[in-house]
Amino acid sequence: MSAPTVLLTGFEPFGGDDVNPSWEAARRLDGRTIAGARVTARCLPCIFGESLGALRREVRALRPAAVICCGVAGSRAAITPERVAVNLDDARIPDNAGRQPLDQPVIPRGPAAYFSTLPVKAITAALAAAGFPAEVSHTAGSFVCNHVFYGLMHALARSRRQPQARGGFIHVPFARGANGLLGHDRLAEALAIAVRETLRRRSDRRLRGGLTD
Ligand code: PCA
Repeated sequence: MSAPTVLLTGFEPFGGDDVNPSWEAARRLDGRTIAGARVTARCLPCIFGESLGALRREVRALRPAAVICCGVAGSRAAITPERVAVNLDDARIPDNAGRQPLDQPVIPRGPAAYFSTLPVKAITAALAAAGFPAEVSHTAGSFVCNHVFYGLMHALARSRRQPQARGGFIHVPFARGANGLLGHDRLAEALAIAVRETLRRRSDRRLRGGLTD
């Protein structure tokens, strides 16, 4: 049997930026074998609808054991595995095709939300143990990242494959200089840890966390 595949995606730059660290990190892992699985990296367009179409095509073609989508969260200083995807497109800025949906569902009549099926607490703990700033996040926002995350979870939940592929989303911060704490090479190491934890664990670790407000 051939090695399982992990599909790892990043996004193209958006909002006037000229790089997106999520793709810079993901592409460094393309073709790498981690915990017995082969990583395939793909770059998604930062466009409502098209991003999800491209992702669905890759999932159908590759039949991955796990899908980890990544994007940049410009206001965050930590790597944040996302716990919840919501059925909402509400764009503060236009996407790369000039689309700016306002209070629309990602999937009409879809459920309000999906949980990540990645071991988000285990990934966060492993990242922290390796010296990365990391936190579980409870919102992926309402722009293209949440759109892709929700659409991914909807597609995986409806897939008839047994066992189902696991999936989720990780936001990364902007790199702080080529040799800084989170340059693109370091970010790639962090994503490799996320892939490894996902493959090692069928379920999440029971670690105290959550938010009080
Ligand atoms: N970040 C945006 C979309 C693409 C990306 O990398 C977001 O957080 O929605």
